[in-house]
Amino acid sequence: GFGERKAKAERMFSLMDGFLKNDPFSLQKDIIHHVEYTVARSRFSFDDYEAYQAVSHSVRDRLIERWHDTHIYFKKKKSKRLYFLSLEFLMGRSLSNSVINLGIQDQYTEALSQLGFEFEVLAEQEGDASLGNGGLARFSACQMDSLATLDYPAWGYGLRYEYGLFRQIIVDGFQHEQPDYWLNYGNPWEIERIHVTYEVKFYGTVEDVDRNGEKLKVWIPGETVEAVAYDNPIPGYGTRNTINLRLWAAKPNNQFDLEAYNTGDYINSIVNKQRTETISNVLYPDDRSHQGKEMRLKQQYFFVSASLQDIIRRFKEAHNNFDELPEQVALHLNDTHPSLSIAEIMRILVDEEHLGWDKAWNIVCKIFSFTTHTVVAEGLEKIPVDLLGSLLPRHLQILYEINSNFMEELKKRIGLDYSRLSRMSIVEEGAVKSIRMANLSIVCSHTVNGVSKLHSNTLKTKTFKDFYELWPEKFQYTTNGVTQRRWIVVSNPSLCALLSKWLGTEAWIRNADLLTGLRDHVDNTGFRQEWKMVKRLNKMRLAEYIETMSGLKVSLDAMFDVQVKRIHEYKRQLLNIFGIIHRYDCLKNMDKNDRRKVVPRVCIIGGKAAPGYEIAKKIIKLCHAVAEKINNDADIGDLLKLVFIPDYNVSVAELVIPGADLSQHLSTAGQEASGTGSMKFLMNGCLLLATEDGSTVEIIEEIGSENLFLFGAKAHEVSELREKGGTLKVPLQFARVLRMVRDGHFGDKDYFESLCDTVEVGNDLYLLGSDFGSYLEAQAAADKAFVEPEKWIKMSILSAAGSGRFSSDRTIREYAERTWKIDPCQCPF
Ligand code: NBY
Repeated sequence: GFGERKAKAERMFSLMDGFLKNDPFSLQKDIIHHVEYTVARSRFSFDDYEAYQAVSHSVRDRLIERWHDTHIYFKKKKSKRLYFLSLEFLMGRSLSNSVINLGIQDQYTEALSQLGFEFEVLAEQEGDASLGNGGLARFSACQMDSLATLDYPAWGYGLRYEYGLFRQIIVDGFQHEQPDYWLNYGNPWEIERIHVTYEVKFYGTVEDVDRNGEKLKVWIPGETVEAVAYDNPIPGYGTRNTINLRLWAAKPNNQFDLEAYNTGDYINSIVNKQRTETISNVLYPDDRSHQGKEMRLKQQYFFVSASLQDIIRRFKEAHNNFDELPEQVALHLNDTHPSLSIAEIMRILVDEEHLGWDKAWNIVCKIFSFTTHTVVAEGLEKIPVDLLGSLLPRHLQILYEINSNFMEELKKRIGLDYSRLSRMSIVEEGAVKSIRMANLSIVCSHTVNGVSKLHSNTLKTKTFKDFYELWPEKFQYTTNGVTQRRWIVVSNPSLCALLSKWLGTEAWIRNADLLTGLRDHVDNTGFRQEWKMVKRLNKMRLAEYIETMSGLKVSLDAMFDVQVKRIHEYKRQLLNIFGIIHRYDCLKNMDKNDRRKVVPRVCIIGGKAAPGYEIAKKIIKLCHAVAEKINNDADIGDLLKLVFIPDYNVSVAELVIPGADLSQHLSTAGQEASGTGSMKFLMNGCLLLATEDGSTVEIIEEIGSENLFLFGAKAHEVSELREKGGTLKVPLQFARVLRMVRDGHFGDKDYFESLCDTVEVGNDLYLLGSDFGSYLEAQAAADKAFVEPEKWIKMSILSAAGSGRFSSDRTIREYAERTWKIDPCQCPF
């Protein structure tokens, strides 16, 4: 009975001796306990890595307490929950972030220093969790941090890839990919839930069955894989709330291939089984070439099926019908990658819960929201019907039914406009008949989000024009943001201290709007002096890193000019490299006197190219070839250096961003959906040199165009410029630089030919040539501002002061209030 259970619970709690204590002495006891019993090293002899492991386990214990309490509280409050579905999360490291969010960093630092360890040194031992590609995936991670901090009852769902994004190594200037087997050394931040498992089915056939006069579709699957949950606690800052990121892994199940078993082929049946267990093995790098790959589709469905079973099970624990589903559950599709959820939930409601199509459909249309991170229609995900039909035969039927209902409705609304009907259809007829996942997501979601104001306008007027005209009310934009916890507090402790000192409060860590308060001090020379010191310190850290990595010594007086992001033609790293070649060429042709007036630069470029993206790989090689020439030219010395930082990832970003004076965001206007790197630089007082693209348009609104260096064609001018093709005017300097590369000034003449072709007049899709003149002007303006340090520092302060709107806290609050309709639910301390 109840009394008995309560007595038992009380006894358990008394055994626990209350919650874990956070004074340095208690922390030390716990750390040593984990050294001895978890890591199983002697307390008298353990190295930095083992110390990191033990420390992490002690932090994990503290996370678990809060995470339990949070979930008990959510359940008790019966609040509506958000389920954030994403195939990618770039979490990076967890140790520093966790102790900071738990508010126990000082205690840990002290506890460790008494044991003879430095907290920062141990934190450096941790490898990144790189379960994603780029902006989209890091944005997911920032959103999780904000969801926890703002006390929203949210869950993240994802896949636990055994191999994260490949590690980039550079050999002779060429990118090589190495596997990132990140779990090799254990992962203290996850909790394996061996009892939270679901069967996921694939292949097979669909049969029509007559059950008591009712015609039913029954899917007889051909293969079963088991999904097991790994939970990753996500602590909020300044709150007890600790939410969950649940990642699924495929695991062996006990069922055997009966036929193989009966024929006695035990070994082969094990080998076959192993193949099915590789589903969650590897993250696909973002190069689109995987579209139409069976394993990728299997991953998507594996993820969707396990997540929805888990979500529906939780819902059914508290409800005996589905009427309340839309009041209790919000499902968010992070891009189209999880959009099979739509077919899957229809299948569950109709085939398994026998709800009736219309009733199920009404429910489903009220629970999904969708964010797209893509600009161009060619970038949208498509799944060949043949592939889908063989892997998920019942889902294909459901998708056809959704589409035929939609087409009927559409005909009533717009008449027999066949070209429009075919553009809007979920099914694309053509050489390869396919399912358009974006159309599916739009049809079934109550809200379609763009990731910046400009992006959203492009969606409305171009990419999804037909849909916007049909359902204008569905379309919203929620500008991206980044979490100031990771991007200032964790990665830039000296700036963090400075901000709190001059703002007189630490409240900006939960309310980034308070950063505007910095404007009050911009004329204070003492403040500006401290600001300058902080930047100098971070430049020192970065310079040390560059030296240990490449042996190159760089001058701290030089302007640190950074472009770090995935390598893509539209992001125009090539424009940057051409600018550097031009600068080098000018220096070489300058007399000694003029050289004295030149602002020294350290140009830093970093980023990964998708393994199959040849042009992107050539850009990396060109960067190295140019660096080789410039850095070894004694005549140039400190006036110009070029560094490629290999294996750019979250932890490298934490080091590079605070140390940058200038950062470049060069996408051809209209191509970058939002861009979030720029927001991190902005927060860290780094000046931007950028096109008016993506979120930069809104950054200008916040800090004023006088505080950054803008250049290039505007988004609305791009299509006209492109149409000019071969008649487009291109500056002489551009032609000269291109000629230098073609003539082999940087070696590998033949290898660079095809790269040069992509920017030749008439072929220059991303308009490098036509933007080059204005790019050089913006660079000159940056040089001019840099030689007036006080002016530069003011611009730097005003950049950070205007960055508050780009906190992911603002993003998440907007989503919560307008899209998900969820309320905060704060677990009491
Ligand atoms: O999402 C990026 C956008 O390019 C950037 O402008 C935006 O700020 C950011 C966050 O909204 N998109 C992005 O990172 N996309 C991917 O990483 C990606 C990953 C996988 C696939 C496609 C794109 N895929 O096809 O599997």
